[in-house]
Amino acid sequence: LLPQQPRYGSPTQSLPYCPERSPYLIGPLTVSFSQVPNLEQIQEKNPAVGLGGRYRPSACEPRSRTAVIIPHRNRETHLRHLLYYLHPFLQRQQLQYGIYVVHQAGNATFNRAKLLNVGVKEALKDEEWNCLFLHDVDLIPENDHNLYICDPWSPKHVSVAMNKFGYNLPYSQYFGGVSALTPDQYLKINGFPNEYWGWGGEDDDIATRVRLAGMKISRPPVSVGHYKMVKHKGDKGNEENPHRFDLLIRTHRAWTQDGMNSLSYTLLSKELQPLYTNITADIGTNP
Ligand code: UDH
Ligand code: NGS
Repeated sequence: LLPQQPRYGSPTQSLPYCPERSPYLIGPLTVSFSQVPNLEQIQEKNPAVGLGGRYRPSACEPRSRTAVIIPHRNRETHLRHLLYYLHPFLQRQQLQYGIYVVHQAGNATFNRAKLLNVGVKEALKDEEWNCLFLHDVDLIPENDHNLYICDPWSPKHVSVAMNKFGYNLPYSQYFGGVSALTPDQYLKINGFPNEYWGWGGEDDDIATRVRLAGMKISRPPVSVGHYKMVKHKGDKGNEENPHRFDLLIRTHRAWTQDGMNSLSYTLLSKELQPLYTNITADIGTNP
């Protein structure tokens, strides 16, 4: 994904593109959750990360401008584990990036997909991101050859080998965990559904949208798409959604009406914190 060639005479004109393969990549990584790092420690280890969790390489023109968008409520420990590993991981890949944490205000039933729509909408107000990574907070990438760049031809399902599924896909249409779409691809599927409150099904809806919009899902090789999940129990406020199968039957009719074109929410705050941009939104409640 080459960014547009900078105009002649623009300040970035003299920077060469970063190499296609970053010299800083390590390959398989050791991920451990035995200690929970605090935010100050993570900041100290990442001095080049700017306010809002933004970074761009200083010596070369990055090949992707990636926004990582994380739906969140009440998972502070998981967030610290993720930030600890993700910041150095993305810098080794020589990307321009920003990390957005989208917090659902209140105690109403959780809605992962709607929060991701909010994150995309807000992130695209800030910067011309050309790749959106939609990222669960509890999944830590275990191989930095898994590049956080988009596939210009296809929405990409990225978390293809999670430890909890024995480092395999649980089923062939699985689209949960971590996925990556260009803004164009995201709009082409009308974003994610807003109507899935509680656990389950929204990721299957998204996979169906990709197909209905005439695209295919691409995936990285299983050998690099390894993720370790921070172990946890089901969350209070995110119980299994009893309506998910009814909703899934209707996706082929609903997807053009339910999504980015029907998104409504109230932005309560958007703060540039040292390691991430913190968005808090009132997204309403389960009808
Ligand atoms: N999330 C939160 N807080 C919550 C719920 C979810 O931050 O209270 C976010 C978080 O980014 C998480 C993602 O939404 O990684 C997906 O949450 P999930 O509960 O759908 O998925 P996860 O794999 O847990 O984390 C599965 C719990 C098992 C439920 C079993 C139902 N049969
Ligand atoms: C499917 C769910 C998905 C979920 C996947 C993995 O059954 O939303 O299991 O779940 N689909 C429906 O319920 C329709 S997991 O093992 O991570 O709890 O992502």
